[in-house]
Amino acid sequence: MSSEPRLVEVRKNVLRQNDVIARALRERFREAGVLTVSLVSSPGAGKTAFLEKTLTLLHSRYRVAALVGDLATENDAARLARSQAPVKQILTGTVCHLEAAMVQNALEGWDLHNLDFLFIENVGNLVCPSSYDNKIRSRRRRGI
Ligand SMILES: Nc1nc2c(ncn2[C@@H]2O[C@H](COP(=O)(O)OP(=O)(O)OP(=O)(O)O)[C@@H](O)[C@H]2O)c(=O)[nH]1
Ligand SMILES: [Mg+2]
Repeated sequence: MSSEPRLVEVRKNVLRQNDVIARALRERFREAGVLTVSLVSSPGAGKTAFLEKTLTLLHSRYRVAALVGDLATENDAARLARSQAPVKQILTGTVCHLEAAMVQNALEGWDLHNLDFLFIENVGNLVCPSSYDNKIRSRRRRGI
């Protein structure tokens, strides 16, 4: 047996399951023809304010919906719901970013074929979300 130290890449393995779910999500979005937009920024940058306005403007012409992540409160969902668009809050508990499985669970009961646009507001944080692939089509292709 070799006495050489072995490097175990833990982070890669942990994220692999996230990537599998994220890929499946992306395929669902593509198949349903729903354009999905992910909002990532520092806390308090104005994601919810921007999204409330956007949903309100789009709601009369397009089928729009939103998921919004927060550690503990449903305040953002309540603000976004004023637009009359369907909105679900994702409570992440101690996790400071959205993971693909959270998005997948939140979409249960929603028929994506009934949507034109799905907006996903990530937890206010510029560090963690960049490591987690939610496989949002528009973010990569359109540089949002
Ligand atoms: N002056 C000004 N204030 C803004 C603007 N956008 C947001 N705000 C204010 O900034 C504060 C934070 O805005 P939010 O929309 O809650 O920011 P957020 O990025 O969703 O915050 P988190 O979800 O906590 O990360 C609120 O008091 C908003 O009213 C803007 O364009 N101009
Ligand atoms: Mg917000």
